[in-house]
Amino acid sequence: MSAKFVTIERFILDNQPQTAKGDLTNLLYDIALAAKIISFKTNRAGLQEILGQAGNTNVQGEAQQKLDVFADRIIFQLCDHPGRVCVMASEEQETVLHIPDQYEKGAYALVYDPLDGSSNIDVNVSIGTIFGIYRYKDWDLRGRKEDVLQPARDLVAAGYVLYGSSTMMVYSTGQGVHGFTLDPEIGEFLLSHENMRLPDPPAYYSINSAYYNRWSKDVQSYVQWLQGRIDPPAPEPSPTLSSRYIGSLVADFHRNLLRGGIYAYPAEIGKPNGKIRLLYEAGPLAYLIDQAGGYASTGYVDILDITPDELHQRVPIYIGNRVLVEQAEKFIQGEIMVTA
Ligand code: AHM
Ligand code: MG
Repeated sequence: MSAKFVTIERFILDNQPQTAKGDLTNLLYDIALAAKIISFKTNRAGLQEILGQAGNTNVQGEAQQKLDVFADRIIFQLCDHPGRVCVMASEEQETVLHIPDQYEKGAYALVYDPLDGSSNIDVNVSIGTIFGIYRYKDWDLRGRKEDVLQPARDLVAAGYVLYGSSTMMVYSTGQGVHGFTLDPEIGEFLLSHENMRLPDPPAYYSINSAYYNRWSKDVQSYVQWLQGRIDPPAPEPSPTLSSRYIGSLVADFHRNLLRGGIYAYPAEIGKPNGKIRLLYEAGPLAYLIDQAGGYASTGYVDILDITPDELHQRVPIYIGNRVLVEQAEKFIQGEIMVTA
């Protein structure tokens, strides 16, 4: 019996609708290529300094770039000219990125966080790329901010790349969530996790509990419930969860997707929208978790339903198994009150 051996290119092609022109398929493949380049660069991160010369130049005399700046540029450069994208927005850039005039525009608007988990970049801990793809809003205009300021429910595709103990690309076009592992020997992403679904019961909660004193009483009570420290009169008993927090959203999200769980970055006193960006982080991951059978909320509303007002808007986030996220909503909306 032969093993199944499916490259990401073949999987994307085989699963595109028969009527499709192939632009979305090709755009996903452009992103996969960017992911490979970023992955190889990331793997050599520590070596650059050893091999390079003083003054931030490497052995070829090229100026060294920070990895996040490099990733940002590579994604733009691979997507600006093939005629599949009308505009882009990156977490690293203040304004939208237009397609240079000499190139044809395409039907899709691409949003991305080139290298998420900034505190982990220089310490050899997993980091990731997150992306979302929308369809243009007005074909007569050449790519505007309005094309990317759309609710995540209107994404046509989203995904992430995890640069971990191996590199994985996980994406959805609205027909399930599929994961591919990069085989470094042949330089191809191979199908390794078809149709990923959140396991139940969940195994983990992921939250930076160092911020406990910055949270409202409701959030504190919810986290105590996650920790099994309180059992309020609620339909859901306290879960039995273990704690894991890497501080790289992609890595925390990926682990929870495979094992079940919740990632949360709540509102804080003086920081009512938390830290996570709607367009580049919360939105695409909300789309993926929905496809995997889970749910993402701010504590008040479904993240898929929020139309962004600005490019770098932040939202509090609770994302993972539905039962855990709905319980967060109940605590935060005052449906469950715990008296000390
Ligand atoms: P970044 O976009 O600057 O990398 O920030 C986002 C990251 C997430 O990956 C991670 O979950 C979170 O910030 C960690 O923040 P904190 O160190 O406050 O817990
Ligand atoms: Mg980020």
